[in-house]
Amino acid sequence: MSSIAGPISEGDLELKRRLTSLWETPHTWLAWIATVDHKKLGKRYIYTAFAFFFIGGVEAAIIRAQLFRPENTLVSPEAFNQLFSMHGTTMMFLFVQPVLSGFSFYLTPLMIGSRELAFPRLNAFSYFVFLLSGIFIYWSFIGGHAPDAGWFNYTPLSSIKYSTGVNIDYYALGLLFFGISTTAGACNSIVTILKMRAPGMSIDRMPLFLWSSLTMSVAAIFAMPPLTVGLGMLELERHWHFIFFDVQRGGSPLLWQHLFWVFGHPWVYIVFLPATGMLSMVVPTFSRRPMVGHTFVALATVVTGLVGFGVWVHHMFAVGMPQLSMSFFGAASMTVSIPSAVQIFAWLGTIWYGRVVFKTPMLFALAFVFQFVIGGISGVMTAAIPFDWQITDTYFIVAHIHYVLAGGTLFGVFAAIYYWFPKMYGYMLDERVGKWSFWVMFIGFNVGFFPMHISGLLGMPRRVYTYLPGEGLTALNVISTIGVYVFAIGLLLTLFNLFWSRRAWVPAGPNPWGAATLEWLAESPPEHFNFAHIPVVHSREPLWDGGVTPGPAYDEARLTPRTSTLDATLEEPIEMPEDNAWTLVSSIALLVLFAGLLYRSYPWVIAGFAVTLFSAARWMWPTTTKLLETEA
Ligand code: HEM
Ligand SMILES: [Cu+2]
Repeated sequence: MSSIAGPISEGDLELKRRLTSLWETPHTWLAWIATVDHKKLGKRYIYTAFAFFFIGGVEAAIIRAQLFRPENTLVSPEAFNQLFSMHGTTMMFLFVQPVLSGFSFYLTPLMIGSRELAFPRLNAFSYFVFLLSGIFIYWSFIGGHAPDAGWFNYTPLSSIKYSTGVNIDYYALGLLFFGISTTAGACNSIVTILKMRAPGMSIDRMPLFLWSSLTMSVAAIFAMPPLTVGLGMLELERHWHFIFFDVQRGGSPLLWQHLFWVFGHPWVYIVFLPATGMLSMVVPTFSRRPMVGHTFVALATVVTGLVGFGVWVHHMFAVGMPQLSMSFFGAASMTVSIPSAVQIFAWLGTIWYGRVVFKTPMLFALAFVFQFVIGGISGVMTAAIPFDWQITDTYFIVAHIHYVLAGGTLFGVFAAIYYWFPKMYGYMLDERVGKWSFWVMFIGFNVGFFPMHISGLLGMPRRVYTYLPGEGLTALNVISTIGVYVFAIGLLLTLFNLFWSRRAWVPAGPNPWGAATLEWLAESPPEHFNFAHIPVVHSREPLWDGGVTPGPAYDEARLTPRTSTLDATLEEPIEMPEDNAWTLVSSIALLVLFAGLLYRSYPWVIAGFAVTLFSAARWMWPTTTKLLETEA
């Protein structure tokens, strides 16, 4: 660990030169496309996800402008339908899951002491599929045919009888395309976390962020199939006369709802749990002590992921289901609050027994806890069936969604940005501007979204482009809209800070926060090979108690260790593949395939399929080892 062991010896420099020549991505445009470096791809996931966040945010700003006053005519009812449908679909699929994946793909190898993810080329492929599936879905806006049946796209509204245009086909095929990226990414994370941890990092020493990434990935593997099947059924019914959801022909619209929510509820945990993992890294660092109840928090994360598969019917309490089954799902939904409470009290316990340093990452983390508690309580309220009958499909639900996914996940992501940015870019973000951004976001968010609980209790429906004067809703909506715009200013202050701080360039150094986990052992930004010597781990907080020693350099080839799943005993060094541009060809071929399905052009479908197979074979084919002559 040259950065820990003080001045760099000549031998270390030579070693670094060798490793750089093995791992560096050349500075050519082709290499830029072909790179399989997890750090570069992780950042691309984050940039692209935030580009979609920006678009989703503009859609929300227009929605709130339309609802600023009663009977407003800023946008038409049809345009409003497209705006909230695309806002929800964008935020839930194209922003929140990819941004969490981006942090996971960037951080996981560094946190486990590895040089790469298990499948670097698959990572490149899944990034390109994410990007192109997002562009595919947004192409619909060009012709004014954006999906307009909401983010959960209920039939019969989304069936061909009531949605004759291509709007819903963009939704269905676009998410089928996107799902390939999610499943590929999940496989990558699971194998990396279970098989590539540094020697000695046994499962009980694994950082909590990795428990949340692992749970997110395993849940994604099980959650995606019901959505995939549902979307396939919808397209087959819309264009090939199959019968699944059409009640007149013996189908059932409730089948869609079951399929969507068997996916959909686990999905909300998939896009929430990694943010709790981020908090479990930030809170101990700024409380200057290990996490209280580490093992319980790891278990609570897994249990939340598991129970999340048994509560989906709470989205369907108003469809007229038998009392008994609803009561079961109501009770199950309430039990989710138990593992969530374990996490909350563990964070509060760590803060209570710690010496808190109120840096910007910690402020975002504290706001996360406060807003998650509010979102959690409103969640438990909606699990009470009679209450849900009153507030389902009202603005109370809109408030609940945003307290958990914006007040929770988004604030968690901002804590992560301020915490890991110095590691990723090598310089510190300005604390003053950071604190400004935090307070403006915190006040704007709560002023914007809290009144929505009341609008909902007063009966304001969600997804309706206007409301009438004299119903007690005007003042609440004026406050909400102003709050949301203040929130937007706070968000933009952080964007400004990224560039403003670059001017001042305060170097970060390897471990600016004095944190405990391995990513802070690497340089800032990390070198192409992450670690000159693979770390050997002897404790859970290795940088706090000296529980890490330098291991093998593995500088003969692009090597990183494979270790056993539970104890992380070294099995052997495995070779990582080199950059390869065929991953992009495969994803473009898939785009052609899905465009062929959209326009029902079968030659395109066949061509796309053939090129996908051929190009995938090219980047999956084992290549010969590029061995570097080791000094005798
Ligand atoms: C950036 C600030 C955001 C603002 C101002 C905002 C605003 C809104 C508003 C006003 C609606 C309700 C539209 C209606 O029914 O009348 C809405 C719906 C929704 N929002 Fe957001 N939102 C934001 C961020 C997010 C984030 C970060 C997520 C998730 C990660 C999210 C997920 C959703 C979902 C799923 C819906 C439901 C869409 C539907 O009904 O199909 N939003 N948002
Ligand atoms: Cu749910």
